[in-house]
Amino acid sequence: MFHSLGLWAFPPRAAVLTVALASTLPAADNVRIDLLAKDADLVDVTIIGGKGTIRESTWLGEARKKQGRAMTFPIPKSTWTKIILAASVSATADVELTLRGPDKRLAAGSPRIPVLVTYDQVEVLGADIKNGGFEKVDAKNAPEDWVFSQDAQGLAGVVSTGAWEKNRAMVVWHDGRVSQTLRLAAGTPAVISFYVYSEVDPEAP
Ligand SMILES: [Ca+2]
Repeated sequence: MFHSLGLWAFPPRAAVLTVALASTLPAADNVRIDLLAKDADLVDVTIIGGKGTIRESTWLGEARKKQGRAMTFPIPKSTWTKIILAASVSATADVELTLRGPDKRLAAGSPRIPVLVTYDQVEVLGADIKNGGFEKVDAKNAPEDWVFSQDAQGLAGVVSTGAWEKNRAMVVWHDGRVSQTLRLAAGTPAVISFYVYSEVDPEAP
C-alpha cells in the first residue's frame, strides 16, 4: 500500500518538535486531523505517507498533552492525495479520530476561514472503522457511523460528486467535522490512511 507514494522517512518525534519546519513547509497547511485518546497517551505517532506536522494537545493542559495530537498536511491544490499515519496507545483505549480542515484566520481574532477539505476511503489497520468511504448516509445526508458536527453555515456534509472512491465523499472544514471512535489495543499500532482533496493552494498566505 505504500508503493504509490514511496516511504516518507519521518524523523523522530523529538526532532519534529524542535526543528523549525516552517522553513521547509508551505506557510498554510490545508488539511487537518485530530487524534484524542481517552484515559491513555498516544505514543509513536508518525506520518509515514505524505508530509505534515504533528502537535501535542497542549490545549488540554500539561498533564494531558500526550493524549491528543493535531496533525496538519499541505496537499497540492485540486489533487486527491493519500496520507498514511501510525499511532499507538500507552494502554488499550478508545481513540477519537476527527477529520477537519485547518484553523485559518487572516488575523488573530478575525473569523475563521472555511477551508473546505474532502475526505474519502478512510482505512485503518489494527482497529475497526465503519463507513470509511462515506457511502452510507442517513436521511439528513449525514454519514452513518460517524459523529457529524455541522457548522452554523451548513458547509460540511456528504457529497455525491467528485468522490475518490465509489459515489460519495465527506466535505468538512475546521468547524464542520466528523469523528469516529476507534478501539486501539496496547501494543498494536493503528495505521490510518485516507485520501484528501482541497481547492485551496497550501502555498497561499
Ligand atoms: Ca466514497
